[in-house]
Amino acid sequence: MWRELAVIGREDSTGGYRRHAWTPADADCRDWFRAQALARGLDHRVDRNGNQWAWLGDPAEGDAVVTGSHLDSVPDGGAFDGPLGVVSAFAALDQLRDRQARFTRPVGLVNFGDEEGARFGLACVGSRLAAGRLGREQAFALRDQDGIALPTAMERAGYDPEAIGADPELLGRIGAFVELHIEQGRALALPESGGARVGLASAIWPHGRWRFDFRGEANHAGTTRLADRRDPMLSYAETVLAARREAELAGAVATFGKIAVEPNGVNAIPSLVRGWLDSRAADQRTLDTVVTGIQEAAEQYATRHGIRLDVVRESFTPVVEFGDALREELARILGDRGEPVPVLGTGAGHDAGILSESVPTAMLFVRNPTGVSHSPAEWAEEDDCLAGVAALADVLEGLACA
Ligand code: HGY
Ligand code: MN
Ligand code: MN
Ligand code: MN
Repeated sequence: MWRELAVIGREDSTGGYRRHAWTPADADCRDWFRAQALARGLDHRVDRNGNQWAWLGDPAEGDAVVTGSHLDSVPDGGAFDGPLGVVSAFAALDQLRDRQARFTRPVGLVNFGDEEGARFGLACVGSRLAAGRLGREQAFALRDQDGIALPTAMERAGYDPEAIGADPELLGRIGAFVELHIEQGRALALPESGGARVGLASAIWPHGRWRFDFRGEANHAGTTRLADRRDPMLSYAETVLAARREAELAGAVATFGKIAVEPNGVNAIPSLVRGWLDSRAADQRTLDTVVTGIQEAAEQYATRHGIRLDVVRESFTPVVEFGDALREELARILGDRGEPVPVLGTGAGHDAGILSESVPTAMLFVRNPTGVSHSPAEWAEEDDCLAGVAALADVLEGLACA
């Protein structure tokens, strides 16, 4: 099963994945999901927001147990972030069927669209729309870097953008959502985790994305005296260093991972440098302190170089505390297997974090030996992946079977 998926949208040059929302690679991933569902006799449906569902039983009965994740990737992403949760969902269902499990609740497998936000800049678009946490107007305003609007991209991919919107009826049918995901970090790989191959999520850090626009004055790189320059690249560079400093001071994280320069010529002093900040911290107050500190530093640098600075908060996800009840039920189910099941927080955002406001939600993490993610080097040992599938099968059996 894994092999066909593993080749979709992979960049031969780097081995990384480029599966951006509503692109041909995304369509191929969706075809793969549909084929897997139909091959198992599951009822394949696409909801109004383009999320894919594979149902065993009739969701209209309600109280369904759902598992899954996403298949899209960041630019040059790894093979496991997202796909591991979707593949494990199908594999866990296969195991339950091999065990002749008797299902007493509908079971759904899901592929949430556009979790990474790599193309339109907002993470978890499919789950946000379904949960009513992204309005139509805001969604229709999303543009990719070629200026293509989200609805246009959806239309070109054969989906009706007019249908998008909150889907309370669908989410109301879900009694529990469990997302399995490769750990993006190495807490499970550390000795203090006692060799655990699977962990449970306690919380997702609050995190957001801010766009810093540094506007200066385009000019000739060769003839403009240094004293006469209003070079936004300097303010940007100093702000990147300030971001690292503020994050270190606060025990948080801050990353300027994306930049756009105009006119972007080797021999032209830029007129505009646009940098995107991703910052996350264990609590809201710390995150606010870090971002305020970065912004204040940026304003100082901009003033010093005669640069105009505009900062826009493009997206934000408050802290997600996964409810104790479902997590404790999963811990009980998994506890019977005689392996430690650590509970850990994460700085990575997930669809589970979005859904947790509307549906009892839990996350299973699979050990990542290096902790590396959002990179072609992302890796999980096969034994650990199989342990994840076995854990997910046990959880699904404990929740949905007699
Ligand atoms: O950015 C994140 O944490 C997630 O992978 N979208
Ligand atoms: Mn990711
Ligand atoms: Mn992910
Ligand atoms: Mn994620």
